[in-house]
Amino acid sequence: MSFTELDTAYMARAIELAKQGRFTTTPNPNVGCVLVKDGEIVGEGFHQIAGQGHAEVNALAVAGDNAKGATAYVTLEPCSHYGRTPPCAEGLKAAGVSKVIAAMVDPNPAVSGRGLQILADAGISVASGLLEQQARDLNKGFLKRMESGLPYVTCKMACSLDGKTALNNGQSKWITGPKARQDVQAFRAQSCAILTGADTVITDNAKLNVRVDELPFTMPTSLPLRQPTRIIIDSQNRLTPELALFSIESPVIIFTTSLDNHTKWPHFVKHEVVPANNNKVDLSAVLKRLAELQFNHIWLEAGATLAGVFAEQDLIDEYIVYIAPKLIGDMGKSLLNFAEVTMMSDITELTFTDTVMIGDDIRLTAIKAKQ
Ligand code: AOF
Ligand code: ZN
Repeated sequence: MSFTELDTAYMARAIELAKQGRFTTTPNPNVGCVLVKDGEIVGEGFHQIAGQGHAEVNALAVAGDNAKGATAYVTLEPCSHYGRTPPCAEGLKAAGVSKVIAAMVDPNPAVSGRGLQILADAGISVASGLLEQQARDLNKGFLKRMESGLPYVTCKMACSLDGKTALNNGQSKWITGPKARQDVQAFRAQSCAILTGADTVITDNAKLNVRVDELPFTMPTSLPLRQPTRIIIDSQNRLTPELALFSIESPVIIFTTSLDNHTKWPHFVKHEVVPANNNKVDLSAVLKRLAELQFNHIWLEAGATLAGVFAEQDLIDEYIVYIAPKLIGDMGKSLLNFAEVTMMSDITELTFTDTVMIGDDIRLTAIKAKQ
């Protein structure tokens, strides 16, 4: 089916609406919906919080009787199942819409085409694929989890122009500027979890939370900020409850290879035991478990050793690197430690997808090169 310019404009609006849920919907996807009748928007809405109304339900509530005969623009195929809420395909049918245009089919196995089928069977005209790439970009984490059973991993790093993260003596505060650090807060706020190693937590006495006053913008909705879960890889059970990380009452999951039953942990701290790989927590098992726990998008903010293992094992989907206009010299510390590669055919190939100035620094984004 071909789409008109107006169709595209309404779907673009639905995508803008969907983005407003990016701090709050997890584990659900970000979804927006616009209802149009006789060339006018009669209702619009977006999904805010799992367990509450889906985008379609919120838009239908605004439109009321005006939904009859309207076209619905939805950034994700309407759902067909009873989850935390009833099926939206049935809701749209009951409201009497005459046409539904979805940006993409929902890869959730509980839906996957059935929503559009319910609508088509009811004589409603359906189409899918309008602004699909933009809609996919809204939900990289949700889509990766649904399509592969693993979360989407973004690895954040910061370095000097010559690719160093710290002096040889370990000093590293601050290589990038305040704007870059605010930018990191914005990414943390949108992720489901921040993942790092026990080393970083102990050395930096890091809290790994989102600080609202450091966000580079005001939140788009009045919904409360959701703190991402803090996930720590601690193969040797080195963490102790006195660390600053545990001074903030917000969820922590510690991945280890064997439980230390002697330490008394605060109620918001959980442990997950996963198999060992060379005496270290097996990172593939960690990611699999995180997907089972419904984590969509992981913000990896680790030191060169842990991030290096993630990179070496090909577990990173996206790299976000802040580069400061500074030189440290070849005695400085490198971004990623991993075993020597001796053949050019074995080096990791990436594709740049974005480059932008953030204050005095540059932010580069790269993803795995297409195979
Ligand atoms: C959303 N928001 O606007 C749409 C979704 O447990 P439930 O009932 O909230 O269902 C969640 C699933 O519904 C979700 O995984 C996705 O497949 C589908 N569509 N979800 O959270 C929405 N339209
Ligand atoms: Zn739904």
